[in-house]
Amino acid sequence: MSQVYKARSTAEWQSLDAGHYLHPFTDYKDQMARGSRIITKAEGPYIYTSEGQKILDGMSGLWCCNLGYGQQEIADAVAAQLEELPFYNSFFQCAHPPSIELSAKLAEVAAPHMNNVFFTGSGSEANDTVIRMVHRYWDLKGEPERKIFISRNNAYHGSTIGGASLGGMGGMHSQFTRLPYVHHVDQPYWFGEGGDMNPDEFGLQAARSLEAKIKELGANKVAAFIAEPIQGAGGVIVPPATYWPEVKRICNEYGILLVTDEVICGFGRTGHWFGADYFNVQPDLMPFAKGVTNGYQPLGGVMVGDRVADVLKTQGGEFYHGYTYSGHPAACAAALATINILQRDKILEQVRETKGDYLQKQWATLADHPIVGEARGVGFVGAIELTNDKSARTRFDDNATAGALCRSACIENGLVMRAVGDTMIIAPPLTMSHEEIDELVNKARKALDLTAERLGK
Ligand code: PXG
Repeated sequence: MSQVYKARSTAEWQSLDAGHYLHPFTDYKDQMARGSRIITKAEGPYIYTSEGQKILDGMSGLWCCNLGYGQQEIADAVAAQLEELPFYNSFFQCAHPPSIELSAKLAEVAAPHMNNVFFTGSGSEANDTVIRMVHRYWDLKGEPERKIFISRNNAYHGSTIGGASLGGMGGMHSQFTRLPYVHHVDQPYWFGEGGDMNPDEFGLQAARSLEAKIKELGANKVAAFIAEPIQGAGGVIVPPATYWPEVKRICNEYGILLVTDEVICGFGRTGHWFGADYFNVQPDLMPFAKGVTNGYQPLGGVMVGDRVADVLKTQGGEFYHGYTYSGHPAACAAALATINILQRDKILEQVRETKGDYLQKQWATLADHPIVGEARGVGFVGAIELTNDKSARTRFDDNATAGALCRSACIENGLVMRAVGDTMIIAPPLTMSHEEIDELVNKARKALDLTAERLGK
């Protein structure tokens, strides 16, 4: 393979990294002091460091390599497309085969009312597109006063100004000035916020915080509600069964658009094409990214339901919105190859019918660990809650020490598992074998033992 850089020692790379590279979501002072872990190659569900450590990747890269690494067909599709047509834009009445084919393919796999797509380069851009498109829709409908977006506390919708405003993370909000027309309501996080209520009662209560907010702000001013089917970066928050049906009722009753952010839930994570399909909700818009290309190329987009698309298409007038890389040919080729594999190898069926159950059954065994308060999940996504008191659901401290210790213990044992505070989360490749699932769960248990020991439990 011809490489555009030369091999160096880990120390050399760390030094260049500290000197020049500002990473995303990073404390730069800390990065310079500690040095980055340099990942040099990957195969199947494993990544390898520059020091030769082999690590089982329980996070599919960053929730995106749903088919794992080493997918030669996707790499070949990208290379072939780069040779045939490396770039052309989709502005000014132009299009090219890969973007056309992909839009038709996405319409085929999405719910019957989802027939159009707008391409972006990322999930953040997809959510900015959602804001622009929703405002455009209501303007065309003759209701320009509908500008408000309602989102949820602790949501993650990206890092652009639009995405981060839609998101509900306090730390992010404290570092920039938010869009004034985004409001936040409760998240359906029973373990953390459910108190003495049972999960179903709590799910209804969380959904009804949306209704209360709509009434408070005025139903005729609310444009849309946006939510992830299962909150990912917020800690794999699987809502109680009562939550989504009630949200569906509320959106219908007040006529507001429903946006399900599918950046993490899409492309097989739940055993369905989209998280909305898993929960049987019919959103108006679905931003997506990540798994659509198996992480092999940056691509995002918004699936647009007929309610919105029909208005955009029949009313006319230019939509002044788009990106240079909207529908990049190589990214679209990667997505087409990814979806071909998902379909041909029946990956969703396997997650739904066999592998998802196996993973969840093994994952659930961790609930008996002395420092685990809950083990939950759906399909190929899961979380465990670290606690010092299983019934009171309390934390060891306010600084997420347990989560940080557990994450380090995982790496020591050759496993990537992410910590969100004291919630440990996984989203492994859907292609994992039963043996690799066993390896993941065994390594997680070992890390929990080490964490408990280090916490003096
Ligand atoms: N929506 C959701 C639901 C996401 O999870 C985005 C939008 C933004 O996508 P882009 O492609 O712009 O990153 C995301 C991204 C984490 C983590 O630590 C999660 C994401 C990104 C980075 C880190 O869990 N999700």
